[in-house]
Amino acid sequence: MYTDTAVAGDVNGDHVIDIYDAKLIVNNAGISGDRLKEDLNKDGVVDIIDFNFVEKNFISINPYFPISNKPVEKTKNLTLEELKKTLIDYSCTSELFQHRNSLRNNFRYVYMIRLNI
Ligand SMILES: [Ca+2]
Ligand SMILES: [Ca+2]
Repeated sequence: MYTDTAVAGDVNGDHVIDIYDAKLIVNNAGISGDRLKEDLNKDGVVDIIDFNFVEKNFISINPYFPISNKPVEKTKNLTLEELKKTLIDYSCTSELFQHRNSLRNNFRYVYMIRLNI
């Protein structure tokens, strides 16, 4: 399989897989589309699966660009664990939100039927 970089997970294309790639995925979590650079497994949505690629290859350097940037493991306020927790929290919240929305729509539907009687 051809990839732009030797290992999957380099979202921003700087030849290293580090905290900034993880951050991009978390910032764009839940977005869907055809050509998202954050969508590493190309299933059309940015989610925890894409994050797992970054986690798996975290702190890797593209061997074809060995003298490129140094991967950054964490920033002053961010670690990979914290980002992952944010992403998981987000996923739970959005599922709950969707569930609540579908309940509300069902309720509205029932209500409208009642008005018609
Ligand atoms: Ca990168
Ligand atoms: Ca994906």
